[in-house]
Amino acid sequence: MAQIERTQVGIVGAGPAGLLLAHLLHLEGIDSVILEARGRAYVEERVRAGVIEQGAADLLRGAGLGERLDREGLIHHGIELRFARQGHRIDLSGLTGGKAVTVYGQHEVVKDMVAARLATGRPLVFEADDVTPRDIDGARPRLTYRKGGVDQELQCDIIAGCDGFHGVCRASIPPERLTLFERTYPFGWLGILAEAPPASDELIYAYHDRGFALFSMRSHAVTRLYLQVPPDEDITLWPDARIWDELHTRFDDGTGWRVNEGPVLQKGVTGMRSFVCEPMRFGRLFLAGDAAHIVPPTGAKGMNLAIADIRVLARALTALFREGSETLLDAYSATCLRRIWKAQRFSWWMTSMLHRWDDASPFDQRRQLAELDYVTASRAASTALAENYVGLPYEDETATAGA
Ligand code: FAS
Ligand code: PHB
Repeated sequence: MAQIERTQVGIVGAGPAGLLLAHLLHLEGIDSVILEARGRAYVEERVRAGVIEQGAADLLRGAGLGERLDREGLIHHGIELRFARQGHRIDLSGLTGGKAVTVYGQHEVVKDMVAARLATGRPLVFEADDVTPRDIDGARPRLTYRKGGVDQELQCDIIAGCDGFHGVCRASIPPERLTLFERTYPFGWLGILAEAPPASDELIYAYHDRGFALFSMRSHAVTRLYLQVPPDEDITLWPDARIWDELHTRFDDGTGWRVNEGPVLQKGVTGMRSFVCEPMRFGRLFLAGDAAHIVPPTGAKGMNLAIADIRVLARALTALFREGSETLLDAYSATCLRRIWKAQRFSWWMTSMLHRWDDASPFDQRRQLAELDYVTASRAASTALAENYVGLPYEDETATAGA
């Protein structure tokens, strides 16, 4: 295979962050190379996030990535919080001047971005082994890797670390140059994808004495469901029948409504953590997405934060390569962290409010129920939830709004 010798931006990782960055840079005539450890099938079939914020969906549309999103995505104008066997709708659009979320699987977003990348003919290297950032604090950073057993070297002007929480880029920064903030939760989510028509038009977040449950979907034929379980739960303890029984128990609202059962296409347990790495830059290496932060999925922020980081990074790199200006690049980390910490707060708050805490006293449980009662009854409180859920305005939009 010919060695790819140099590019303007070397991107590690072909998840939503890396693929979107390459796409946005290409639209500006900026060259990049994506190095991805896994194969195409693995990357495109990895089932993860499902909810896209208004701003993120608009960004994808504006970048020419919205055709299938608009054809197959489901626009949602509300969500339900269910507790004490009662459902309470949060009118997302009515409370945010018409904003909504789009339910469209992350793996579908990734498929659309991979197709767009391949259509450009620019490099997207799958199964790149031992990708290693080198000289990242010098003027000539590079990425070494192996492809098909052949050693390769890529000279870059900039390296974007879009390689997720377990990637190599954050690990290549001297630990003393980073401050890590972390919180783990004493529970996880058991998630299933079922070939069953969604039994409700909107998502349902359920607080129950036995634990949290979430009803979501991927299409009119596929339901996505989650159950709170112990953090390291053994999935073999959960045959399908037990999963369905537990879901029916936790969603029971006394009306006879039940989720529709169907063949389980995928099941798995995901741990829960809050994590932030500061700063998101070292020399010519910039971290984006899960490489820099993780949120518990209760607030549906993970992929949306990755997209928001890339929106800032793409603009900063365009200013660098178009005008030679490093001002936006120098502000990259601080700009992203302002949004990241607000999303961390919201994700922590939704997680704390909706999950069953084993060490919760009777007082704590009553307080949780009072919080749910207040959030669903108060217009001010439900507006606060709604504006975070649909996505806070992006940094410059806020500035414009305030102008
Ligand atoms: P990603 O992790 O998606 O992509 C990183 C890419 O880098 C991967 O393709 C990986 O193979 C590659 N890579 C890693 N190391 C590499 C190396 N050394 N060399 C080359 N490539 C390397 N978010 C939600 O909003 N809702 C959810 O329900 C939800 N569920 C999730 C379930 C799981 C199991 C996980 C792990 C995450 C979940 N998330 C969820 C969060 C998730 O959607 C992330 O926020 C999103 O994938 C972030 O995108 P990226 O930053 O691109 O990272
Ligand atoms: C999903 O559909 O996967 C999903 C939806 C909302 C969340 C988390 C996950 O908060």
